Amino acid sequence: MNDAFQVHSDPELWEELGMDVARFSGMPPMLTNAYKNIFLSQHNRPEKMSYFDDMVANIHTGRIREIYDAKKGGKPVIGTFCVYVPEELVVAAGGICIGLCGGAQGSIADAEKILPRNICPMVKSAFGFKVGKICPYFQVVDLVYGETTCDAKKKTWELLDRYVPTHVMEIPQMKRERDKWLWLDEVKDFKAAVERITDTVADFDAVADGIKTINAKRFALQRLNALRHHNPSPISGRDMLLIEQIAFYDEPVRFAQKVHELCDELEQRIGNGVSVAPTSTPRVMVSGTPMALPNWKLHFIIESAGAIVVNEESCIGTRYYKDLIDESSADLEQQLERLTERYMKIDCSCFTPNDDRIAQVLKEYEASGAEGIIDYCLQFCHTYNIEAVKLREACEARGIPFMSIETDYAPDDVGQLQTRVEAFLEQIRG
Ligand code: BJ8
Repeated sequence: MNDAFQVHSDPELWEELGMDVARFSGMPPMLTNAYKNIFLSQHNRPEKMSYFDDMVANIHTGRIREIYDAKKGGKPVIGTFCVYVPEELVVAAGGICIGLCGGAQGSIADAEKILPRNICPMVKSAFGFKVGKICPYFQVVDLVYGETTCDAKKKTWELLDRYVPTHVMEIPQMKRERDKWLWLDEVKDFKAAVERITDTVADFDAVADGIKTINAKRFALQRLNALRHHNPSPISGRDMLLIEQIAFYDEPVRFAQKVHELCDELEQRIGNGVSVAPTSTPRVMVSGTPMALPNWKLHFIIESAGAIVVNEESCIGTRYYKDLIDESSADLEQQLERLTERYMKIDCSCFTPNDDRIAQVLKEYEASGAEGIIDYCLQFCHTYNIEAVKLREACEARGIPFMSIETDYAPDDVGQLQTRVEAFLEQIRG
């Protein structure tokens, strides 16, 4: 355990960003303790995880300072909540794109003063961060780009706009030919909105660069995910989840380079037979709703129960990086079409029908060498919850051990989840 680890504080910076400094000051010590307990207590972690530990230590200071300085230097910051919003175009227009989803219980009470209680905790957590002024990333953004994926999100954007300029991208709910053209128009609107903010026109070369940069980030994550599938696993599931979360706020070029450095180390580990868990360890794949920072609840429960998580079929997981954009376009129109086609491959349960996702889950199950699937659904996420019915049927038809859980960020159900996960692992072992 690295006792020296500490999540840093910078009250001056927070003051400048208009945060509730008195309240936020309690956050770094809390995060320090959680991080030590969940991550630094693990044995035999890869050395190159130190970069990602530093990213957590600097989550409220160094990285924010970096973004804030870039913003003062003329790089606007765009916040997003969904992997359907094309970050390639933000990069192309000279902006910074960060994912804003909320994964913390601490901001939910702030949201519930305004929003109904019976909606998804991710939406409430994110909204509460802004209302309570307790997230430096929310404070630093110039513009938020929401989308119409689910009801909770699209109606919350109307209220969020009172606190921060919020644009909304219409994401169709079906994937027919006509939906593609609507989507392409939305992509063009998004490009124009970002260009207005950055005061730049993203031409063919700039879009090519944006695509290349984000493709490279996604490719690095693909490489890492393929390596972690090795049995015995060279890296834990919770470390992998952490990296997938950091992908949404780190600088993309540096991030890709650091992921490749970690991959090089994992290749050596595999070659030398070094792992974080023996081959007999039950291997679990997690599917379902995203786990935004600092939501480590389920991975910690699964791995504390003696299993290892070997894949995340999730937007903070493979849905974010499984598809790349074809880089061989001849002109800007073709670039935007190909970009749209890539985004249409994301199989969020907000779509109907969405059978591609069932096929994708099964494909990832095979590729990861998992021995069972735990489908994770955030409370009140109706689309993922209902889609779990089809997923269960598909798994049962193939004899794949399957368990679905519905939970939120509160610690109340941890004991109950531990019992269920332990029983599920017994089923796998049996
Ligand atoms: S592409 S999964 S990031 S919408 S907020 S839908 S959990 S009720 S996050 Fe999502 Fe885009 Fe789809 Fe991915 Fe459910 Fe909650 Fe809605 Fe959610």
